[in-house]
Amino acid sequence: MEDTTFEKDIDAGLSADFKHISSRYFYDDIGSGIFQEIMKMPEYYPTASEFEILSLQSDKIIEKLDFNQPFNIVEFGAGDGIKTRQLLKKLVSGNIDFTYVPIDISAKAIRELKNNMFAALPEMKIKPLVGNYFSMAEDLSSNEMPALFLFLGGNIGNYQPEEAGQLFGQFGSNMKSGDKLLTGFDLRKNPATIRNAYDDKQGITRAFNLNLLTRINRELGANFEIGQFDFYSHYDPANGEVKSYLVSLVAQRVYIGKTNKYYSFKQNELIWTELSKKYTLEEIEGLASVNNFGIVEHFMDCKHYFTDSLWIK
Ligand code: AVI
Repeated sequence: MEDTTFEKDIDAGLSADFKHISSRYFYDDIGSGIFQEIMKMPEYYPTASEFEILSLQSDKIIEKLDFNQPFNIVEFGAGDGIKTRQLLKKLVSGNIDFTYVPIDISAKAIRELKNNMFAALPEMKIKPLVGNYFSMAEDLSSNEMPALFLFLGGNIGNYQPEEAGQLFGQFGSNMKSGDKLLTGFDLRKNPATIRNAYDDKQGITRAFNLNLLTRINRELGANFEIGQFDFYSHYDPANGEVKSYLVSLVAQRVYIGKTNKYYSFKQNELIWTELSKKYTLEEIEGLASVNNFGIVEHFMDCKHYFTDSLWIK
């Protein structure tokens, strides 16, 4: 059966009083490629910050795991795995007995990850899984081995606060007492640093956002004129939220073939495309405690821009 989730979400989002498109739709093949470019931009500090943490502090992270038997490392949304590899490398070279279990919805991403990991760490035990995070994690929770869950990259920032809470609740319900969770959070910092990371001069983030319209044109048979939309992003240091938008430059109507409907845009009307929330350590600790986790340690980069926080169930 054809999956019509994308079509339904776009129809609902563009029919709402306050138009919105979920940032999960950024990541088609083209969008994923643009995101790779974003991660290489000098303004986009989160990738380098987390790379630094995992390169310099993996020994400390491993020490804090404190598992005295073989364990699983279950990673949600591993991406290219370059950052995770810093941690895995340390475990392999320390002759620590573990199995790496990356989970991703994309079979292609998992295949590439498996090949890359095999090339870099041929001796590592790896058991990749393709599918929905939680149905996979549920299968694993019956496994007696202790587990470290990884949710890196600061992806949690793209969830609405109530969704982030639910997500940790779901993680928790798939974990045994003593299991651990390492999550990446982008931290509050000088607002100008954050603003520049999400509104780069080269226009890469702009292209990332506009690609949503190109994707709708291609996949849903729409006739968005990309030049009639602009990109705007705003960081509010009072609540730590970066919000990104597309802006309709003129009053216009757009037709979407799949839904067989016209959607009207007023001049300067917004389509909200992304939340990227920046956290304080207090907010992180609050999230852990309401979801019945204890904090083991916050592993931060030297500038304190980012933390990989280790929680225990
Ligand atoms: C994937 N995610 C953590 C990125 C972020 O920083 O929120 C997505 C992104 N959006 C614009 N630039 C990067």
